[in-house]
Amino acid sequence: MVILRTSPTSPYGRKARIAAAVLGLHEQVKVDWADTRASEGSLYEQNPLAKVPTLLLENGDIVYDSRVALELLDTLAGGGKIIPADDSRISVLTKQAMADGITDAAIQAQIETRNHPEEHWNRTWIDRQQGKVDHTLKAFNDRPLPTPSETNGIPDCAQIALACSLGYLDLRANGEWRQNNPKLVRWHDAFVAQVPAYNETQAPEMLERS
Ligand SMILES: N[C@@H](CCC(=O)N[C@@H](CS)C(=O)NCC(=O)O)C(=O)O
Repeated sequence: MVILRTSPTSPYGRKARIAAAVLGLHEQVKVDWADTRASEGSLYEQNPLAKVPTLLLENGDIVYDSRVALELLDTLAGGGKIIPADDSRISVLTKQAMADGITDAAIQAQIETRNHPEEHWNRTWIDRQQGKVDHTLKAFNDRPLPTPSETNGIPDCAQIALACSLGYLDLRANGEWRQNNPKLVRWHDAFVAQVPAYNETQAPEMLERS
């Protein structure tokens, strides 16, 4: 049994939860919620960075971050399922990094606005981070990823990461990404319809809104 330490709202943890589901690893992966705001406790002992997702393996090994977690889960499921083993591997991993980068930049902007009163916001920093989000969304809108049904039927790690990034923007940035990215909206709709684990891993706040 793998213990997946995550939080209900973490977009990175959600990647691992969706990956476990689409790989059919329900019996082998158990979610254990972690408090990422605590300044001490078990998560610190398990991962010096105290970040989620953190995976505790049966043999005592501990694995992070989300990209390594997806690699591990793919291996547990036999390999080559959500991370291609063929020539497309590096390209798909790069797209995963791009998609994660949307979340990374959005979180940086969020931290600035959450931690300071508006008159002290560093607007240059916020604009820089928002620019990264907007450019990367445009890149995915201009050249949409295939949907899971157009590839091997289950989502690959890039598709999972992009869906989780868009879910994070819906949760924390009022879904504003939808305004200028109609092809990405269609891609997201298709992903949601094709991957039940997406709705099954919605943050509680999103469920309350719907
Ligand atoms: N690059 C990491 C990012 C993980 C991450 O930043 N997780 C956040 C939750 S969304 C976290 O644990 N934050 C707590 C902290 O930074 O103290 C990954 O892909 O797993």
